[in-house]
Amino acid sequence: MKTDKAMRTAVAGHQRGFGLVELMVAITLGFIVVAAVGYLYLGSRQVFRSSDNMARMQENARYALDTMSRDIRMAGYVGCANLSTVTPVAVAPAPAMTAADAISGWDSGSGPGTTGDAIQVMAAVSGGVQLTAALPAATAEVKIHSNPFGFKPNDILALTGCNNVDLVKASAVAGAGPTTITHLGARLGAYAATDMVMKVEQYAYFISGTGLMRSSLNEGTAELIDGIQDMQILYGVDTDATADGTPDVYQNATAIADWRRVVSVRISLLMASQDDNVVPSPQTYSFDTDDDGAPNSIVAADRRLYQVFTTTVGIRNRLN
Ligand SMILES: [Ca+2]
Ligand SMILES: [Ca+2]
Ligand SMILES: [Ca+2]
Repeated sequence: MKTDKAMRTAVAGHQRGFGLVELMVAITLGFIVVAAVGYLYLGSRQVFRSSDNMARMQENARYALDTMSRDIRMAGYVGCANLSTVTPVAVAPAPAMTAADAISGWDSGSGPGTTGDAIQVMAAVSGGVQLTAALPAATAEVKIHSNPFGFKPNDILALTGCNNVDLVKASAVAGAGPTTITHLGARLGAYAATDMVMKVEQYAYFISGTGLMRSSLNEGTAELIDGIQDMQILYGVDTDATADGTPDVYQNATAIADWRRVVSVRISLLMASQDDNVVPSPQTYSFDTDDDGAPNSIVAADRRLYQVFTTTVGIRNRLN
């Protein structure tokens, strides 16, 4: 049995509380835990920001390349006729669309954009609507069965047979079916009842600021995506003496002697993330910024993500 004194000593020992050293250790441990949690939080937030920026960048690039590819692939398409054998007659004020105009481009500084290369393509972009009857030459009105593609005044339309194409600008479009198209200009060839009317587009792609723009002959200019730093376009040229429909060399726009020999297009987009301070240190990326066709190694001026997206498109009417 313990004495009273011994009991008192034991109780006093239990109630003595924390010493300074214990308190310091507890506070330090607390700080470490808070710092660790904070670090993990900031880290995962940074990972989220960077993957979110990357995802948006990829989405934009894919959309831009898909849209451009679709238009480039169709360059020079006018239904049954092939521009390698048929030269459409452009009835003023409709623009010319020949094999030499169906695709063309500019290198940095010479085209419609503020940065990088630009490209222009022409093609029939709607389906064809048949004439209601054979059309004698030099007819001012064109009658088609219906208007499923929404042809409207000021549209550039192509009358297209297999051996004959006229481009006209519509001045009036009347009736849902049959539909009568009145056009500006006089000259028109003769067409069979099986020949078609199609809508023609001329699209130009270029950069304005950090936006990739698409101008359309009939619909005006719109921004496709934002966040584009540069665009470089190389053209696959069929250089064989007898063209075989396959590209032999990829060249810059300024090096192209004959646009009719261009059979494919390689587009490279340099994209930057929407947000700055996404990567820990400025990125080094590879892009042809001086327009000589060979890549340059560039150190970014900020801490955005930079990525190059490239695709190659064949021009359907010219490939073998
Ligand atoms: Ca170029
Ligand atoms: Ca070839
Ligand atoms: Ca270069």
